[in-house]
Amino acid sequence: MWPGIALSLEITQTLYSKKSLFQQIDLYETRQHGRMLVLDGIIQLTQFDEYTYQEMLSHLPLFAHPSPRNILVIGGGDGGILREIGRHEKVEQIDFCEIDEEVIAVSKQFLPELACGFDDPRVRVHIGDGNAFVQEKTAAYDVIIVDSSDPIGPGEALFQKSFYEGLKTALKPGGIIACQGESIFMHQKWVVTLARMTGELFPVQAYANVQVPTYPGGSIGICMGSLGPELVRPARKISHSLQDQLKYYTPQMHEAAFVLPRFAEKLLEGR
Ligand code: SPM
Repeated sequence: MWPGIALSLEITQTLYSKKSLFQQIDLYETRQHGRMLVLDGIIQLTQFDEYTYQEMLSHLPLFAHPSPRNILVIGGGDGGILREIGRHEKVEQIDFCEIDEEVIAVSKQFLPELACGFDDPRVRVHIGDGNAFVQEKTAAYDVIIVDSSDPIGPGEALFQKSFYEGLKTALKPGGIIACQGESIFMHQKWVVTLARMTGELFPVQAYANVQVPTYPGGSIGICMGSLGPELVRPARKISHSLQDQLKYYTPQMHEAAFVLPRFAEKLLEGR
C-alpha cells in the first residue's frame, strides 16, 4: 500500500505463519516491540504500542456517548477493542462480528493480554461478513466501532458508502460510530472519502488522530459520526479506577485528538 516506503522491525522468531480462507496471517516475535500481528503483510499491531489505537478507538465513542449500553464491534479479531469496552461497567451487551476466525484463534494463542476481551460474558461472537451483519440491523446499537484492516482484501467492503449507510441505520437515536480512519500522512484520499461520507450521513462528524509508532506515518485516524451527541468532548467523567487502567486515553487526550495540524484541517475542509 505504500510504494517505496517501508517500516523495519527486527524479527527474532516466527511464531505463526499460515494462509487462512481470507488472508495471510503472520505472528512474529520482534527484538524491540514484543509480538507483532501482520495480515497480508501489513502490521495490525505490536505489543509495544497496541494500547494507543485500541484505547482511543474504544473510549472516544464510549465517552462521547452519555449512556452506551449496546455496542457492536466489527473486525479486530485480536480482541483488543473488546478488552477496552469491557472496562465500561454499564455496557450491557457487546456484539462482535469478525470475518476470519483464525485471527481470533491465533490471538487467543499468542496475544492473551488482548484476546482476554473475549472472556467477557457480555460479548457475543458472530463469525461472518461485517457488512452483511450490519445491513440486517435497525436501531440496535448505541455505539458501533469498526476496527477494520486497510481497504484492500477482506476489509475493502468496510470502506464503502453502503456500509456507512448500514451503520447509520443500525444505530439507535443518539448513536455514535467510530471507524478506523487511515492516515492523514499516508492515505489522504481515503481520509477525505471517509470524512466526506460520514459528513453526508451524520449530523455530527469529527476526525481524530492517534499516535501509533508502528503504523506507516506514525499515526492513524478515527473517523466518527454521531446522530446527536457532540464528539470532541467527553459526555461523562471517567472514574479513577478506569483511568488507572489506561495508558493513553484521558479526558484531555479526548479533546486533543480532534485538534489537527493545519494541512489536515484544510484537507478535511476540501481545500
Ligand atoms: N485491534 C487492532 C487491529 C488493527 N486494525 C487496524 C489496522 C490498520 C492497519 N493499517 C495501518 C496503516 C494505516 N495507514
